[in-house]
Amino acid sequence: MGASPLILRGASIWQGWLDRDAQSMMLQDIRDVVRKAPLLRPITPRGQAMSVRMSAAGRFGWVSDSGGYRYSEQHPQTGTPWPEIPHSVMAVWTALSGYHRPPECCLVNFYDSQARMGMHQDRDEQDFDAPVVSISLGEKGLFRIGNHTRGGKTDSLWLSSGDVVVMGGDARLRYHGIDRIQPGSSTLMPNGGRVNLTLRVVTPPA
Ligand code: MD3
Ligand code: FE
Repeated sequence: MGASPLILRGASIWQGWLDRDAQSMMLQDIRDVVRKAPLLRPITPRGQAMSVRMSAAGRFGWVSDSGGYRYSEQHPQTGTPWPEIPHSVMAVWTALSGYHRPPECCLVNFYDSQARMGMHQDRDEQDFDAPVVSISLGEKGLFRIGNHTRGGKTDSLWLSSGDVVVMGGDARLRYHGIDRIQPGSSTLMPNGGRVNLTLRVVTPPA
């Protein structure tokens, strides 16, 4: 258990929160999720396939197509509800979120060595008092965090397997992204790549 987090622009970064065994067990749980809800490459409203492949667990998944971005209760290809959020993942929310509502979405992002995620805000949710909790597994990803509007100075940090980031308060609506993956930087996944899980509350407070 890390004693205290690194703070970067209001984001709390718990380096090495999950040990190797916990990472392996969580990865197995995520394999079960993506077997039921296959990873896909969302198409942006501008018609471009994203380089990150995505799936989800929980009541909602985040989907994107020519009609726009939204949360959906069904997988866009299978048409079935998303799998439950694994207990191993829920335990991280309980330990670190500091929030009274449970997450309603666990977005699963898979990065191959070429994938990246451009700078964006997460604002499709309806309870911005709830933090977003992010769990990194596998190869390192270069995380960049900026401001509440596009542009300006940014800070960067490599996220490693087992790191957990809590984006709450001032950090919740900051622009952020993943610039690149460091191939070969982890042995967790035999074929390489990076998995990022983000836990989100989607619906408005009661
Ligand atoms: C900062 N994912 O799924 S996780 C995303 O590593 C996303 O896959 C990245 O951005 C990834 O939307 C970054 C860290 C993170 C997650 C949510 C945030 C940073 C955040 C929400 C608000 C501000
Ligand atoms: Fe994001």
